[in-house]
Amino acid sequence: MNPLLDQLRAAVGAAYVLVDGDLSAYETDWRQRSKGKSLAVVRPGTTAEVAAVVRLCAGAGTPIVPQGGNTGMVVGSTPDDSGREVVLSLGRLNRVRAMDGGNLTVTVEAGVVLQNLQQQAQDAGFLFPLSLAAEGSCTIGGNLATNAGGTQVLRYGNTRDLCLGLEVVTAQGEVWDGLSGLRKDNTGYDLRDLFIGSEGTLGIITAATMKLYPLPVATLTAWAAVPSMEAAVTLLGLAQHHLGAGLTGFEVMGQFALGLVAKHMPQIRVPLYGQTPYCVLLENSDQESEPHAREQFERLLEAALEDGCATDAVVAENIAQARALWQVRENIPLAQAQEGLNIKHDISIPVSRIPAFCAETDALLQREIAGVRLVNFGHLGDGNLHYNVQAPADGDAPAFLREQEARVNTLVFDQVRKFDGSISAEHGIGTLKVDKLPHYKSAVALGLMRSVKRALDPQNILNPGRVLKL
Ligand code: FAD
Ligand code: 2HG
Ligand code: ZN
Repeated sequence: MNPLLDQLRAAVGAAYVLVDGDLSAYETDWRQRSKGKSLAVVRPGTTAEVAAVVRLCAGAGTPIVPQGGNTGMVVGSTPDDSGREVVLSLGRLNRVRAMDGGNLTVTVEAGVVLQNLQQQAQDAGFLFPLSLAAEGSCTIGGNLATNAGGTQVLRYGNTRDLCLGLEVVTAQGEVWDGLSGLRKDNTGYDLRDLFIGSEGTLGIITAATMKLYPLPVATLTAWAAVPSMEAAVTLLGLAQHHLGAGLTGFEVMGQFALGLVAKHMPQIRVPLYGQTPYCVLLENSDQESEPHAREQFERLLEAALEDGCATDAVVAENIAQARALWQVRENIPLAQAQEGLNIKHDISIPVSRIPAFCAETDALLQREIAGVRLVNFGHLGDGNLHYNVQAPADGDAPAFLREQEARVNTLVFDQVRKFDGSISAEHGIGTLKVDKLPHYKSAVALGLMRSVKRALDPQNILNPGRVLKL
């Protein structure tokens, strides 16, 4: 018996050190890309317990895999198959510690589920704008660790932009209390921003102070059929011109992606399906009134129809219709999962160059990969596409991934580089892209990242092998 297990039981309580039974919820990732085996799943209930767990694991030289809701897309939150790694689940740190309406801030623990935070903010009369389809199970700690994006980024920014302060347990098991609610603080290096987006490799985030916003007076949603990606970009420009800061969502969806929703979720109606190669979902959040928002939207859509960048459009009449439109968009990842194993890309490209990128890369993949099926959708307003690849229909998907994934990634990422983009805008590197990163990030940047990792985690026990190989 490993003596560490008894020490962990003494630190957090025997009921919260899981070693037996079905641990697949902690050991298998959301996309079913990896089934690992942990030494134990440890579920501390306080920051002090997290610190104790880290000190014990550091003492034993045992690697730690931090985990929130385990909805990550790049196999960063599940253990490898060595049976040596401890999964440190933050789920029991789920308290909202304080809300300061005057300062427009809320301080929450890392394991708070995003949807619960949104709801608590709304109940208090505020908006917490981070929004993504995994919000029913992802946690604020995981959102911070991945610097998650989602569907409101073009107005409110990524999770990084919503965070003012952090509490972090270091690799040595010390607690850094950086829970500041300040919007300005220039007292040295920005430690907060170092931990955000570090995917659990530099420290364990245990709590955060996040920004709140006033609730919009009216939020309206529209759906438009657009004849090409170029037209979608033109529509984006028109929407920015007509709605200004009111434009809170602009999502593009290719017909094949929408077809997967129609196929696997027949209860969901896909509007304007099949009319044009792409559809666009737009959201207008207004601080004046619903009639004002509707009038703005109508003027925008009239201009778009006149221009020809939209060929048809509908505006939701009520909240239920708006929810139904969002449901189509949010169900694409699930529909893709139901279609089978797939290759995902969360790339970003300067918005102006996206039409040319798609035209060239679509043709390249169709030429190079027999039977390839492109699932293209995403946050066009942020220049961020989920340029995904589904295995050929009726083919052997696991074999396709084994034989073609590296090649598909190289083809897509080389195109991303050619168009001055990033190989990951949202999901991060995890283990899935760790071997690719050195080809697309400069040696200087990687050297600096390694220096930071070695300085903060000299034993290399925090999520080793994810993001960077040392
Ligand atoms: P996990 O999956 O548990 O962990 C993710 C990473 O963070 C891992 O590396 C883990 O080790 C680390 N980590 C977790 N908690 C902590 C902590 N407290 N301290 C330190 N490290 C930690 N992402 C987007 O950006 N935009 C989207 O629109 C989006 N939509 C999604 C839709 C679906 C249906 C799904 C399944 C995923 C989606 N994601 C999206 C991906 C995912 O990144 C987010 O769901 C979320 O940010 C992950 O949070 P989590 O709590 O599940 O983290
Ligand atoms: C989204 O935008 C997520 O829905 C997931 O980032 C994207 O499934 C994907 O590829
Ligand atoms: Zn996304």
